[in-house]
Amino acid sequence: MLSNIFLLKGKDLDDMSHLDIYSYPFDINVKNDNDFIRKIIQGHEKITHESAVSNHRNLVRNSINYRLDPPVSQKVEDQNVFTMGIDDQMIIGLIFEDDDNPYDYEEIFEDLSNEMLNNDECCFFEDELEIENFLITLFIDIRRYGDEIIQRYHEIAFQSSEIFTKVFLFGIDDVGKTSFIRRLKTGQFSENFYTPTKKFNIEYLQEEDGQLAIWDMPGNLILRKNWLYGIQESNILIYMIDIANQRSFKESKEEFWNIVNRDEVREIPIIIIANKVDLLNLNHHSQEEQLIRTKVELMEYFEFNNLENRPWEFIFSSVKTNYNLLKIIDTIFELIDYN
Ligand SMILES: Nc1nc2c(ncn2[C@@H]2O[C@H](COP(=O)(O)OP(=O)(O)OP(=O)(O)O)[C@@H](O)[C@H]2O)c(=O)[nH]1
Ligand SMILES: [Mg+2]
Repeated sequence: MLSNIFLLKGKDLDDMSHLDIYSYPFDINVKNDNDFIRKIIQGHEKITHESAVSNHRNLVRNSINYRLDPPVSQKVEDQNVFTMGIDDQMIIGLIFEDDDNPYDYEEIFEDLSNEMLNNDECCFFEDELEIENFLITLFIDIRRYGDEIIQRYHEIAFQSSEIFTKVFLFGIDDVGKTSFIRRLKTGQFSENFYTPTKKFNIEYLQEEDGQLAIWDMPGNLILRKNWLYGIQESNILIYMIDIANQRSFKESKEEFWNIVNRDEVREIPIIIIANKVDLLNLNHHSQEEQLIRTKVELMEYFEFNNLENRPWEFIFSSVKTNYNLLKIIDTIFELIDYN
């Protein structure tokens, strides 16, 4: 599995004092002694030189923005690194887990980089945000390829299971998305669990009706733009709201409609989960009626009835008390079948 991506940039890559270093999701420069990075550059240059990779250099320069060398594989301080030179002034690197074969990823690494770098809109690499976005996008796409294609090859050989369903789980921060996945996966729940999702998690769940790949997205305001990177080809969307936090409803409603109205996800089924029902302090005797009333209020406020051309469901849940969690799983399979 791809664990990290980085970009090294400098007029002279050997001049460490003028090197810009970007990485995602982990900082590869943590040791601050630059040793690891120096070894990557030296290893890269040595292998590139030995294998005379530069036969790609006869590409006509004017027709493209960036010239990419074929990636080379190296072990640096026990790390499984795959690096590709760009224009002699940059190196993009992938770090894989030990037992991955980087050459499984060669084609996708080259193709995606080429696609992203050599189009009219790309890229000057002057602006930090632009570079970070580039790395995040490339990371997500390659990781996804690894998760969905390469790993699946091995699994499918043994399981002959059907293709899994991609579930895109989103919603603003703190509504309980990661807690939900954690509960399904491990059975655990902790009220003190407060680890806002920074990047995104993909968890696989084997259910009776099939396998789910659940993409748990970060709700943090700044990271919400990443939703668009992960949403393609989802089979179903799950939007989670925190019903105990009414102050967030306005924001939550806006974010919901921003995504749901997009072309990429037109007609894709949706489940709306109104989570944290345990915090409503429902009166024991009239629970049902109170929930019905709350549902009507939420439907009106969020205007869910305006959803068109797609199957959708609204479900109350409590990750804390396990309320309706299995119903959510069943509904996923019902809605995709219906589609
Ligand atoms: N009372 C109650 N608390 C819940 C429930 N589900 C989640 N929580 C709590 O809500 C908080 C946020 O949960 P997370 O799962 O991290 O929320 P998230 O949506 O993944 O947040 P981001 O990753 O920032 O988008 C945690 O303290 C959870 O314990 C629930 O059903 N009831
Ligand atoms: Mg989370």
